[in-house]
Amino acid sequence: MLIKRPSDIKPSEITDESVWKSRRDLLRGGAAAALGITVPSIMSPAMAQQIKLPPFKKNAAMATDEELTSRDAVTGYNNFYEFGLDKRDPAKFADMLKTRPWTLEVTGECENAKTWDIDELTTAFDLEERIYRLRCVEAWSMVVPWIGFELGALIKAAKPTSKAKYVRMETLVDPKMFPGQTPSLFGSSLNWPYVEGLRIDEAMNPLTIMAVGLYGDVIPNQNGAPIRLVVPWKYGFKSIKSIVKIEFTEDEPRSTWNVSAPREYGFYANVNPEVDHPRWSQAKERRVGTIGKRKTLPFNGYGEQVADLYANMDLTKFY
Ligand SMILES: Nc1nc2c(c(=O)[nH]1)N[C@H]1C(S)=C(S)[C@@H](COP(=O)(O)O)O[C@H]1N2
Ligand SMILES: [Mo]
Repeated sequence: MLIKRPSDIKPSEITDESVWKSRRDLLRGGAAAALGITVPSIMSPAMAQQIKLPPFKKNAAMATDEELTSRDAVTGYNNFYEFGLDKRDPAKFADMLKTRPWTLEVTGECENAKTWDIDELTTAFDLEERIYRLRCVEAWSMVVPWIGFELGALIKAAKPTSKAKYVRMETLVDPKMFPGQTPSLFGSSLNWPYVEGLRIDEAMNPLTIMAVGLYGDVIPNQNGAPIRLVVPWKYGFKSIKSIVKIEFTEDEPRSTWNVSAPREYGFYANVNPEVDHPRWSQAKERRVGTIGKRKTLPFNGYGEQVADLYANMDLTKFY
């Protein structure tokens, strides 16, 4: 069983799993009722957060023979400004985020608007492991084994209307769980909620997934639990974490980084070695955990699957 055990439980509070399970079963079995005791739950809030990942298949076609980035690097070095600006902050403060209960609202220009419970959602669609390259706009990259389902499947279930041209997504706002959302602590970093968006055909592309797992296990909080987007041909900032809302819109949504620095971060954000960031080159990248630099590939190496989406567009203008 996969148990999430946040580090804020004191060792003395951790009861051996078999012991608390049998105690729980005994209580549920009616012993408590017979004694006239009301026992809502003997589990502590932390234990109540135990989360299991439903079964998943490995998708061999959606893999790479490149060496995986270590789990420690994937979970210990990344961007999640809700936890702070340093790349070590997400791992440091991740336990503050509680991922149950959690709902994802699907709304806007669609026939089947619905607020999904996270555990209903992960069992409603086929989960797969896919190994994707991740290219951050800051010119580092990783190779990550995600577990998730195709965003296209969720979109089909929502039945978008003919007006739905884009999907807009939002991260949770809750400064109690996200210390980086408290302006006094970190200065004004970004506008909350973190917002991202895709054109609907990009969202429907089979490469685009909603990830709920990582490295064979439930997705760690610092990587965007309980559910985040992964769009492997775009810079990492498009892959919004800890999503609570998906909205179908007629107009192109303004995304957080685009609002904060429009000249530096466009709506499309396709990985492109030929379009430099105004302050640095995008021609090469540093693969985390390896020495030296490697060439960045157009569309992060996924051109065969996605270049057609941009056939008649000037990608220096639509960066
Ligand atoms: N809500 C939210 N999502 C976010 C970010 C963030 O700060 N907040 N950072 C983005 C950036 S810049 C990157 S590179 C990836 C990094 O996280 P990962 O390694 O878990 O993919 O998350 C993206 N998603
Ligand atoms: Mo990034």
